[in-house]
Amino acid sequence: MNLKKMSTFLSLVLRHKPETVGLTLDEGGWLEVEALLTALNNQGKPLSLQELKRLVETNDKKRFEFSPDGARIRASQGHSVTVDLSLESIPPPEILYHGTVEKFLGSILKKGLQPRGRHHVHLSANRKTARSVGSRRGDPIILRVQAQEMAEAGFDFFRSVNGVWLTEHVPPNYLAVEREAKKSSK
Ligand code: HQG
Repeated sequence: MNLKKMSTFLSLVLRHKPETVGLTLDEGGWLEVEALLTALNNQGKPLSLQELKRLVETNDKKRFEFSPDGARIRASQGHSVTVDLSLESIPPPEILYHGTVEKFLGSILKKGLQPRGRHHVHLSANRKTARSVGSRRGDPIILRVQAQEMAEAGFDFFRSVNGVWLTEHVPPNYLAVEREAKKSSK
């Protein structure tokens, strides 16, 4: 059982296409653990409860969470299917960061940051995370978001349990390209 591959597959099931294993998420994005394990087994991707627990615990970005009683599981963020994670709007730090690439920059500076396929725009509290998110697509460009100013203007901010900052849209006037010193790591 390759936990990395299984994590990618679980992201697909728990964020985007639960129908891949013949299941649907409830409105909070949860699946019964037992139903998930049975479905995975039926798909020729057997996974034990113990392996699932290990996957959730060791996942590099803590992408998944169990319900307090351990009976259900969901992705903590990143969905494209409609779910209500019941996150409470909280005050963000003064600045948040977003990592992207050059080819999207013109459109972003014109239209702002849009959620694209996901529910929310994903932001981080530090440049390092933004840089690694941007690096998934090429040479990263880091954008600074005037989050506190946005919140003061009435925009809601949320933080997923795995620490990703979420908001629905960042208009261009709250964005600036971060000119960072080479090799800065914070
Ligand atoms: C871009 C990973 C053109 C945006 C990461 C991004 C993250 C625009 C892409 C999480 C745009 C959307 C999310 C506009 C935004 N015009 N392009 N107006 N507005 N974009 O993957 O933030 O491994 O949906 O810059 O670590 O890259 O999946 O979002 O490049 O936390 O757990 O449109 O995914 O986590 O791409 O990444 P994504 P993202 P996981």
